[in-house]
Amino acid sequence: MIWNPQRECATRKEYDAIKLEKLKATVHLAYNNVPFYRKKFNEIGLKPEHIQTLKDIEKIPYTSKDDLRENYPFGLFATSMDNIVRLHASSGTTGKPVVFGYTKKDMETWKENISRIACQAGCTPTDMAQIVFGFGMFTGGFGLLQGLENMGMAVVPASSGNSERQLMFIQDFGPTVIVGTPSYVLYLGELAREKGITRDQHKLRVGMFGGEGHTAEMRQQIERVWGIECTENYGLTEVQGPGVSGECLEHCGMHINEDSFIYEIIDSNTLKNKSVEEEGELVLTTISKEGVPVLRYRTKDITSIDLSPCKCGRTSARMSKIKGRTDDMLIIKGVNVFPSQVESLLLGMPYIGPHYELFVRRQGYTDTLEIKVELLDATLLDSYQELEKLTKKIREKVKSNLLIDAKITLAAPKTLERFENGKAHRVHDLR
Ligand code: DLL
Repeated sequence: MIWNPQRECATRKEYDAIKLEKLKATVHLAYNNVPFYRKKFNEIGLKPEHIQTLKDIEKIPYTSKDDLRENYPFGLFATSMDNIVRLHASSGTTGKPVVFGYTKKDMETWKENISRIACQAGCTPTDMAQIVFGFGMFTGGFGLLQGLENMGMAVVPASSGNSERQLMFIQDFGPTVIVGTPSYVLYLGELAREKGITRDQHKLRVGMFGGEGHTAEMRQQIERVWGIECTENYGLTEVQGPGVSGECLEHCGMHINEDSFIYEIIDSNTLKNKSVEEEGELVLTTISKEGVPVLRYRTKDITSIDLSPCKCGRTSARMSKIKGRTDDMLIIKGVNVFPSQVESLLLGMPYIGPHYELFVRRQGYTDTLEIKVELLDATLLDSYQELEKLTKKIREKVKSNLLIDAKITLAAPKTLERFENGKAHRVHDLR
């Protein structure tokens, strides 16, 4: 089922026309109502009238997370609080968060965008979804809730944590869709297995995952423990929350809601635009938002765009899986490593589970990487020889693939941290 065929199956020409018209309106809105943007434009002599083609977007200065923070709490609002019906904030771990406001129309757009991604994931109005994202200032819980309801689904807003209760709802209410971070859904799956919950005791058939990435290997593990088809979706608080893009059942990238977001790919070092098909940092401009329009936001997420029509019938551009964040990339002894690369290597190996942590330290002038990984099975702990063999195997695999000689520490089953209340934090850069 395609939620909005007119918008999701448009021709490139139609997309470009919609995008240009909405971009011009957004630039006027931002310039006329947000002093931050007016100042930035004036500094370089740019006027809203100078934006006449889609390519002209490149004339607009970038917006960074720091720009947003400096305008805490409401400095970027383009409308008075009277028109705002909802506030959300980004999950900053340090300092002040970034606050976003939504008008009634923004809420309608958000619902529409979520309805589209739910249909992309194969959901229908007869499905019931258990949402295990946190509800609160985080956009995940409420963002998905309102869109799935809009689509006609029954929603169980279970929120995150309280895992035993989650499993009770899954067995007793019979949700067919589970919506949350992949790490938490995997954790719930392990718990279900431990409690002896079998495939015939639940009705889950689809997973809609987002808020963090997951590798193909992790996807296989989730599919194995739950017996469901996994899909993923992408979004960020700064431009709306979830609903920027979502994967369809062809599993070949996440369809972008092109009538709400203009995407660009840039080189994070030179800050120059690249062809969108090339891998680089994703830059997003909102073109539907009234409350807090955001121009050329540097997401720090690394991806590339596929413009070819999809077998599912949609023509909207697709973003590839996020490879990592530019600020996630670890440089260890000069080698660039994304945590997702380590995850891919580990999760494909026997005897080890889906839980790992990375510790990067500096000893003298040298960087070191320790990979702590959890054993699936405690029986291995009885054999020093087996443990040695496994450690050596992991170390060699990491060395040959990533060119880093890492220290491997095997941890007993269920000793590494689980992330019941949000996104997984597996990297500890202690330098
Ligand atoms: O995580 C919004 C969201 C909620 C999206 C639920 C999807 C589902 P923030 O907390 O602002 O918002 O975090 C945004 O999370 O810049 C990415 O780095 C990361 N992220 C989100 N979805 C994915 C994904 C929400 N599918 C930041 N793959 C983004 C990889 C993702 N990373």
